Amino acid sequence: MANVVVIGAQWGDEGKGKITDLLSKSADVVVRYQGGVNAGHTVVVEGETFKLHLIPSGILYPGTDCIIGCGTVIDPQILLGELDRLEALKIPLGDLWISQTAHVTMPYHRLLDTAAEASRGNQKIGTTGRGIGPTYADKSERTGIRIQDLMDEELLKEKLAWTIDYKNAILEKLYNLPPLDAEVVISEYLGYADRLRPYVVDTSLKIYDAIQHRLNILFEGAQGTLLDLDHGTYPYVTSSNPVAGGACIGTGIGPTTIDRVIGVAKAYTTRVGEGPFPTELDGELGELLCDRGAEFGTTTGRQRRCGWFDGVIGRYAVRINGLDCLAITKLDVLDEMDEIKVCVAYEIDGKSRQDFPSSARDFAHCQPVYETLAGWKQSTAHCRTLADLPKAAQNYLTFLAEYMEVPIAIVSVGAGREQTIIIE
Ligand code: 2SA
Ligand code: GDP
Ligand code: MG
Repeated sequence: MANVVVIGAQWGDEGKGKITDLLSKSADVVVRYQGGVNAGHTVVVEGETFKLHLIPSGILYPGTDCIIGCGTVIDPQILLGELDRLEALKIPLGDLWISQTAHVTMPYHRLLDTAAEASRGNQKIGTTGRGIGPTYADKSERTGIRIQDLMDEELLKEKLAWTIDYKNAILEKLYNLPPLDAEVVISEYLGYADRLRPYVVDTSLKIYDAIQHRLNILFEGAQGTLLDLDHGTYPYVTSSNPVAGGACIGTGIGPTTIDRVIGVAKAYTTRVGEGPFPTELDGELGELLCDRGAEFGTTTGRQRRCGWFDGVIGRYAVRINGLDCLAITKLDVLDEMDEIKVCVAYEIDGKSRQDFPSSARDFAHCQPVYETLAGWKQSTAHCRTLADLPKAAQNYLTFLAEYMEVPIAIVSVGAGREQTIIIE
């Protein structure tokens, strides 16, 4: 399997959790490289559903090293809750490792995230409210608290003395919110530090050792390409780099160590939060996709917006991530459709184009140009090989692969591990 990066090729929730879980079977190490508890990855194993926010999906395979890399932001309270739940389910946690240099989400980050969103009116982003943007902002501003700071009581007190004063001034003056008590925050976070200490290491070195020993490493992206801070639909993006390149920055490896990049895309498109969505479906068809796909946020429970597959975005994801192949998930959700549309171009100011516009204005105004394909009107949930699929479903997959000029290596027809078609 070598060293593989798995990324979301759309706006997140493509089913990366399921695909990472599948691939984790052959991995020795699974690494999360960006994002925080905004992510929600669902894995269904023998009817049991696991919702993971920070812990890599590989944790469900005993003996697989699971690493939370330096590019992530960690909310210790939620991470510890996740550990407790896995422990209660008797999942061994001995192989989990947390980067010393990852940043920590503090209570003021969560408060500032929700307060800023509430104040933005029609310019709100639709964040998960988990403090992600403010945590990454402090990282860039060089006022962040890192995991290693948590482990050093004196340093933590020193850093937080200034930071909490500063944040309290913003909370009070800008948002009219009560100040945080520094003593309370410090004692809460020192408590978390005690519990996290056994897992904290230099994860970059650990990954390097794995590379030297030629172990198989799986880099697990969260969110998706269109939510990337640099390459996504800014400002309606998250504050990290979910694209494949983020795997290097967010773990401390060189690009030459990556052998393969797999993109995960749904057979249609969803988006949660604000921002333009050219192929969005209002009305009955959108509701049908939402119902059949159970399209509700894994972290916040928010209803996801649904629409047809957007090939322009697909081609962009292939380019930006250097995709070797695609995993197409949730094909079964389309089973009842009479016909299925795929966006094959955008019309912008009367001109048709297949390349994703880097101008936010153009993207906000584009009109999708569709190709219509026949539906198959029968269940695919039981299919385990390409030949098992109805002819129209095979045609749909062929169309997507040809349009995006990338092979499809995996097709998913249900949430279960076994509901998967591997294409050799
Ligand atoms: P944030 O909280 O600052 O990262 O939000 C910024 C934008 O990024 C979007 N975002 C997501 N989109 C899809 N799935 C995500 N994870 C959860 C899930 C979402 C949920 O798995 O369902 O439960 O609502 C995720 N995380 C961030 C977000 O909607 C904003 O558009
Ligand atoms: P992630 O953020 O990319 O890991 O995706 P999420 O877990 O947030 O959302 C994907 C949802 O679709 C989860 O509830 C999965 O259990 C489910 N899922 C994954 N693959 C399939 C599939 O092929 N068919 C169906 N019906 N559900 C799927
Ligand atoms: Mg998700």
